[in-house]
Amino acid sequence: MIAEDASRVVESCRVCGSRLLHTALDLGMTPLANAFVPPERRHQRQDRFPLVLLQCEVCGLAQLSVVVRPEVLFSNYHYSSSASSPMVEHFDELAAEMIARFGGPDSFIVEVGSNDGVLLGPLVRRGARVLGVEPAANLARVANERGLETLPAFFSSAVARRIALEHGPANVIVANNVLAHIDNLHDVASALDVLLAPDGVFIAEFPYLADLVDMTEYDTIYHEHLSYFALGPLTRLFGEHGLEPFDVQRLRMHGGSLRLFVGRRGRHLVSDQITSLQEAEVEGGLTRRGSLLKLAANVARSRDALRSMIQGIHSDGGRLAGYGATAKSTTLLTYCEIGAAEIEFIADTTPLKQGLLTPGTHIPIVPEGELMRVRPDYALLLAWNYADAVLSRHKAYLAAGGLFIHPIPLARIIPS
Ligand code: DWN
Ligand code: ZN
Repeated sequence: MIAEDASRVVESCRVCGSRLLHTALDLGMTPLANAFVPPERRHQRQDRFPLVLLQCEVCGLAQLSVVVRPEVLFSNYHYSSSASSPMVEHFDELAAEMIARFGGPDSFIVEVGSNDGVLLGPLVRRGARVLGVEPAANLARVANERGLETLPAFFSSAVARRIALEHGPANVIVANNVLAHIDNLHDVASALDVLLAPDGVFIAEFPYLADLVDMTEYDTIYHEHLSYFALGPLTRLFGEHGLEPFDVQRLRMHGGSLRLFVGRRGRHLVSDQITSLQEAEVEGGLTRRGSLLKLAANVARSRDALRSMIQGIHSDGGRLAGYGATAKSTTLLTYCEIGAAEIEFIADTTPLKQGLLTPGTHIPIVPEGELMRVRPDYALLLAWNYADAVLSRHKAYLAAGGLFIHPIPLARIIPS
């Protein structure tokens, strides 16, 4: 049972302070994405919160209508980055790029939201001095046990001041899939100003709003993600703290992300990638009122297509399981009203999640070997952002006639 004061209603935009926030998409009352349920607690009422996407009419930031307290969301966290092999590869490549571009001898790198040390490890192997900052005590413990120094704390300007005092300025601060989780973005920007060396660099990776809209990735909307970023609002945020984005990369990770490079104003040559992305956002109207109306219409179509495909499977006597007990699957299953009556189990590689039930829908989560042992006719690919890796991992299931359903943007059978 979660305390009454577990959430607050958003009254103003967290970047520009405007109160002109209009509703872009309402996904209904939804459980917390990673609030997996032990079977013995299946009959307890599970808290749900409004899952409503707003857009600021002034700066264009897309943001949720409520903020669930971070202590409720992250203090004991089931998401361990190393449970997904594509993430391990992804962060090893990032470590190599960081060292090559910014990591001189004895460079000091701070990672915000360092999870189980999935990036800290490769950085240390390449000679960097590192410090992780991770609020989930269970994950910080794993990293420290691996010899990767990690502060069990939420990153803030106060923590930044303490790190600067104890370790000196940071050459690089990196935050992967973290910025969207933080309510007080201005305090983060102040923390960067406190901790970064004069020519230091902040590197942030986060899902990109343009990809979410273009591919109807509505399931990536859940209470951990308070903001849904475009370059425009972030440029405005950093600008108020003497910082500026100077380079950006578009990544396929998590259905489409940006990797943004930010430094003190004037300290780094601003790349053409920044100017062309800013122009594309203005021309595309991504941060203008009405830009998300298309998303709302497409989400309803996506749900109808998935529900009718599942009804067809059941009316033909087919068996259906799920693959990947992802955070985003909580949004998708809840919004599409797909539960244990439709899906027998969900196979997943995360030991922390196996044996638990999915939030709200109470579908049992089992080790991924069950997919081949039970061999359902179909598996709903809830970790669709790893489709290539999953299909290559499960060739035996496919060879035995199994098929995956890719739910986004419109349900389709893969391999086709
Ligand atoms: O922002 C966040 C993203 C980066 O990660 C966090 N707030 C929460 C989390 O979201 P997610 O759970 O949707 O993340 P992933 O990385 O899309 O999915 C991870 C899940 O998929 C894990 O439970 C492991 C599972 N998985 C699997 O079972 N087999 C993953 C792979 C690659 C696999 O082969
Ligand atoms: Zn705003």
